Amino acid sequence: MAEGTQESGGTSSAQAPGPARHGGAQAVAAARRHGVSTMFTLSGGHVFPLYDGAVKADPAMRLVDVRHEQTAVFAAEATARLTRRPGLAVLTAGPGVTNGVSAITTAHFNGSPVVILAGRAPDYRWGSGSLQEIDHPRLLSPVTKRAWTEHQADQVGAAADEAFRLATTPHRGPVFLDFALEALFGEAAAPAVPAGGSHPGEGPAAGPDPDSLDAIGSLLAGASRPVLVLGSDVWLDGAEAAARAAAEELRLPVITNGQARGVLPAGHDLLVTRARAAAFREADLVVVAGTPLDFRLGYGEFGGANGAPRAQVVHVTDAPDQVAAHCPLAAAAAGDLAAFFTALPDAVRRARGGAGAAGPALPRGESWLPRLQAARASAMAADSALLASDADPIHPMRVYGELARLLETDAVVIGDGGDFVSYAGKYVEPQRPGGWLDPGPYGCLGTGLGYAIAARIARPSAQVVLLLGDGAAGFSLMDADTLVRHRLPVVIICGNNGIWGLEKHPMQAVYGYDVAADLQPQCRYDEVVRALGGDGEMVTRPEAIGPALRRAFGSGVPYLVNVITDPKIAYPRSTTGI
Ligand SMILES: Cc1ncc(C[n+]2csc(CCOP(=O)(O)OP(=O)(O)O)c2C)c(N)n1
Ligand SMILES: [Mg+2]
Repeated sequence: MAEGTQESGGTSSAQAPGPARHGGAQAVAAARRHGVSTMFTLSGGHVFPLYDGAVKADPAMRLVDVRHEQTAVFAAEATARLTRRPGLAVLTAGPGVTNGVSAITTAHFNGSPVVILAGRAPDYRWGSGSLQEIDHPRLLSPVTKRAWTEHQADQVGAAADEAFRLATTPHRGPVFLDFALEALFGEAAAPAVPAGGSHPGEGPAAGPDPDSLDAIGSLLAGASRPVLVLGSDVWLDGAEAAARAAAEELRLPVITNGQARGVLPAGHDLLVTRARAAAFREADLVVVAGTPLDFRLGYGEFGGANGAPRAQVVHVTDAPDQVAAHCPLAAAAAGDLAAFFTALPDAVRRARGGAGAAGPALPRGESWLPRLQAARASAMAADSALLASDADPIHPMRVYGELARLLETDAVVIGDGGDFVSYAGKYVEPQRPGGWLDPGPYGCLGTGLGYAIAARIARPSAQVVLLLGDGAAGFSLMDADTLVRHRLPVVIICGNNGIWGLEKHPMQAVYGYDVAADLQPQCRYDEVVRALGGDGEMVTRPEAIGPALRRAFGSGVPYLVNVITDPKIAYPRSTTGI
């Protein structure tokens, strides 16, 4: 279970003794109780008390002010995903909130525990047309676990506490809470605090249902070609060690995605992500844990090649409402993922004839794992030429060949873009879980700078590398200013092909021509970062990439390496996700 989670709580409250405090101070105190140490925001009068509360808290809460509200929410989301504590974004009323909607939706799709606290026009004028008067919760309800308004000054702390409790309870997700102006500015003589005490508890994690576990144990015991897929919730649920131990004990081939990349480190003998096409084509059982059976996993349809029966599918999730309903499942389990993986090897042994059964856990076809390992080796061998390509203009894979040599074990790698980031997903193999941040299934461009800001704060001594398409750069590059003002050095590698590559090539394929897909060739995004107070350079020759990256890592400032790549090269994808 993630830190900051509690099972009990609710809106019931008791009166706390002590001095009067305004709503903002109460909300900041609630955030602190849930482990929040940074508030991401962009200023607006409706939320001044939250700033006052942060500044005057003891110790003060760090305040990071950004240049677009989406960046504030993306930063809060990345904080949650990296630290496994809730992230906090504070948005001012009206446009502050609506500017955050795509990022809030991203958190919804990613199951990220984020709390958005917002300002709101005053109740006493409601309906009279005061500035930025709009009923935010009606907009936010579909993309949050809950969205509501607190109207009472003495209830602001308890409401904020409930927001954090909800966001961090599996299945996690964003929670939106706005405060009527008079509630946030108002002094509460006796602020309410949660009845359960002032600290979020680590409630008992609900383990998997024993019957479901037995059913999955039997399926694994009988499978000849099983595959285990690990997704982001394995990391968010704190199940990475248990998942690795179960996979190793059962000798299961593993494919990782999202933030589970790195649960098995690059080079681990069971890690066959690079052979995923063969694994999914030939598997007779696919166990998917901690990620939805969405387009990234073929909607949960595996196997069935050349008239063979489809693979049986097992879905394991952190909460019952996450179990896939759109595809047939041979079994499913919901609950704490660490408890599931801890219990799994015994369930398999029981299915094989008693808890004492010795020897390898699975009597499967001997050749299955070696076959996938061979497929992995040949995929990697086939790539090696392009990773070292000296083509001019630069092949985007060469960037990854150079980067791989420089990445340290604890690096945080962030992807924001189209084709350029698809290459990263394939060729950057993390050594540890929780160090990879992509936008997730909502696929929203613009996450880059927000994620990078959060990563530098969450992992102060690690390398932070942002891989940015030139198109993606347009959504958030102004927030390089935030990196500069807050002294947050990050290495930004812009894969600059001068086009919206992931749209131009598909439109060509569909229509034989393209429109609205060209950007400026060789645009100096590096000079944008220099103008904002950072540094950078443009690279047009393949042999210049490595030295430029080394300068970037050594610079100690936000640094953009603007790599001009060949626009003719399209990422060889097998699906558009539609
Ligand atoms: C907010 C948003 N707008 C539009 C899209 C559609 N889209 C997906 S990939 C892409 C192209 C990205 O171009 P770039 O960042 O330059 O990367 P490239 O594909 O060229 O490597 C676009 C426009 C999106 N995913 N998100
Ligand atoms: Mg591009």
